[in-house]
Amino acid sequence: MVKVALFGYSGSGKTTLFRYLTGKMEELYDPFRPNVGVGIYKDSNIDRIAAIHKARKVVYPEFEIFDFKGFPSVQGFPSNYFKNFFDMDIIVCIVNNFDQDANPDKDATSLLMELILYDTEKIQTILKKKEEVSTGGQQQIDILKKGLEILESEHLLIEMPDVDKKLISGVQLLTTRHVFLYINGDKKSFDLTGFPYLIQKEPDGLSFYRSIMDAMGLITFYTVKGDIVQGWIIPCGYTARQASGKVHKDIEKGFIKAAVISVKDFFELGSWQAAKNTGALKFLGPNSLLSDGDIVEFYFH
Ligand SMILES: Nc1nc2c(ncn2[C@@H]2O[C@H](COP(=O)(O)OP(=O)(O)OP(=O)(O)O)[C@@H](O)[C@H]2O)c(=O)[nH]1
Ligand SMILES: [Mg+2]
Repeated sequence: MVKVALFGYSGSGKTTLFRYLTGKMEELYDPFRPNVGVGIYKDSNIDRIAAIHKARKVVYPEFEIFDFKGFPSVQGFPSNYFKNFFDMDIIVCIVNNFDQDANPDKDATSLLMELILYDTEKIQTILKKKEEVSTGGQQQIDILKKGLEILESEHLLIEMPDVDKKLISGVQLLTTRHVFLYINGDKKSFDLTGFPYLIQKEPDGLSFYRSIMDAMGLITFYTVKGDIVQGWIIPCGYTARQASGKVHKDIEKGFIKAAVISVKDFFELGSWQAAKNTGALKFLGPNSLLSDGDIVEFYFH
């Protein structure tokens, strides 16, 4: 499951959003022990497929959401605050834009700077004691130096090439993962449009997941098994065989082929049988790629 951290100053609305996404109502008092809940991505395609199939059960894709108690903006975050962030796939910075005295530009910039400065100090410390870089040697040092330049221009390490990120994956850094800004409300106008990963609060909560998936290059495919319709999230670029492994390891092992149709075509045709009869089903071998929104039936030994 994709792990999502809610990060932000005290009172920015993290717990409110957490409750909305997960339905868990607990209040959180310890900044060093996040509250974890399951966020359900209620993809409406799944309901439509289920309605057509008269399916009794639907299973939506899930995200793991972590609510972290914040610190006041005047105080900032102590560096050990971030020790729980290294397990996370994404950090969503929640920015207060609902209060009368909200300052979204300032808060957003400060939050990003907290993360950037953490990584900057970490890399500077490592470079100072070069011998601590246990594997990779000179190559790793060169990559860390390149990383430092990126941070010094106030950018995030996610911009580094994937090969470089991989080579320094042993170093616990924050901005090597996706960082989002979530602008909570529309009280003040702001100028953050240059930042690529911006989520504007929307009433349905779906855009929250959609933005995350788009930025991370994740796609959805659907399966219909008996009377269960289920949605699955995979990285874009997964082969049919890799995708089948999400459903069951045995399917991946004994993979023969996959029959697929896009949801769009499926909705137009109105049934799986019609898709079969009209030749609209496509058959994929193990190494063909799935597309976003494919409905898939796997054949296996
Ligand atoms: N009007 C309005 N109020 C909000 C919104 N989000 C949160 N609040 C209020 O702001 C206050 C603080 O919200 P929380 O969700 O507890 O803030 P938090 O980020 O979890 O704060 P800490 O846990 O202290 O870090 C509460 O009184 C919420 O009701 C919002 O979108 N609009
Ligand atoms: Mg809270």
